[in-house]
Amino acid sequence: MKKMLSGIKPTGRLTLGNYIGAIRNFVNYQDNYELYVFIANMHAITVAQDKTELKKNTKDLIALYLACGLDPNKVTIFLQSDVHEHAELGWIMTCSTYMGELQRMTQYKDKAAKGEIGITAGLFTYPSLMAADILLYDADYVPVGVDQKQHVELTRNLAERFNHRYGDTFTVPEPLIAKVGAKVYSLQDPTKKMSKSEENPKGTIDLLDDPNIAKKKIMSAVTDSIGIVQYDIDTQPGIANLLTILSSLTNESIESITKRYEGKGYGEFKKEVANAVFEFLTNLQKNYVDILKSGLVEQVITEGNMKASKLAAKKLRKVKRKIGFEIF
Ligand code: ATP
Ligand code: LTN
Repeated sequence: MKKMLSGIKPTGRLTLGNYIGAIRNFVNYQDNYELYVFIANMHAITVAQDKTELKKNTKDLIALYLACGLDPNKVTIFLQSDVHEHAELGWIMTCSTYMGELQRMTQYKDKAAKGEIGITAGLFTYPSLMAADILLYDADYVPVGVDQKQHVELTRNLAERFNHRYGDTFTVPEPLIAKVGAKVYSLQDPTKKMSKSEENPKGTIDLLDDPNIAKKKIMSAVTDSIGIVQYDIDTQPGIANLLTILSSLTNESIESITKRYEGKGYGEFKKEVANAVFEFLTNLQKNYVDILKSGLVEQVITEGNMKASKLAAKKLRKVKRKIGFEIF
């Protein structure tokens, strides 16, 4: 079975973008791959986090992974900071990454270009840590939203660099980006990514939003005056975004949806999207509440951490031997 690994930062309440771009795919892949999914809390602290919030977001993220349908009997779910090998290999990767490579990473570049103050060294070097996350488990595939492609490409370069210098050690991974839903956009500005850290709450649907409020957010999503339900991301980004959302939640193809709406207006279409979101959130939140009550979160993480640690330790020992850290 091929291996697959991905992680999400516990930096806030998860959005529909995280579900559609990432978690939904993990769930679809869990039967056919050896899947590792983790909580990237060491990445979260590249930006200052409040202790109480971080703890809550971490627990919620684990519960939401489960509520979305990840099955702990099939998937190894673990907490990054509990597997110390990530930090160790992260440092080794940092030492084989060039400054120029990190300077080209959009996340850093955008913040630096905006003249943001207080950018940490961690935010600058975090793609090297991400490479370590992936290489520790010899993942063949990394399912992510399109914004992460660049980081997986850097990981490939680092793996190849290491293999070339020290002999075959790491599997060179490939990003896996879904055809539909690789990027879900803000409902208020459909040219911008829907993001956990977005300021305008009307543009974002949180997985833990009251389903009635979420419904209203869809109904007031920005569209256009063309009046035809069709997929054109350039001229009708708002409608394209709603089509992506509906298609992802119902598994009906975009072509089939647009066909059903031939000659019909936006009002009816928005209503269908709003109902699909309402239903999805209602079911998800019921699962989430049950999971939090059940004590499953702690059990899943304890078991997942053990499994991940075992694999990571083995890999790190091999790396240390290769680079000359092991002297006897
Ligand atoms: P932040 O706003 O704190 O940067 P984020 O919402 O971008 O966070 P991450 O934790 O960085 O979330 O991303 C987790 C996963 O979700 C990644 O695979 C990322 O590509 C995916 N993802 C995040 N936002 C979207 C989106 N709007 N559309 C599709 N995929 C997304
Ligand atoms: N950098 C990613 C989260 C992340 C990740 C990973 C994703 C950290 N390590 C390894 C896939 C594989 C983000 O910001 N979304």
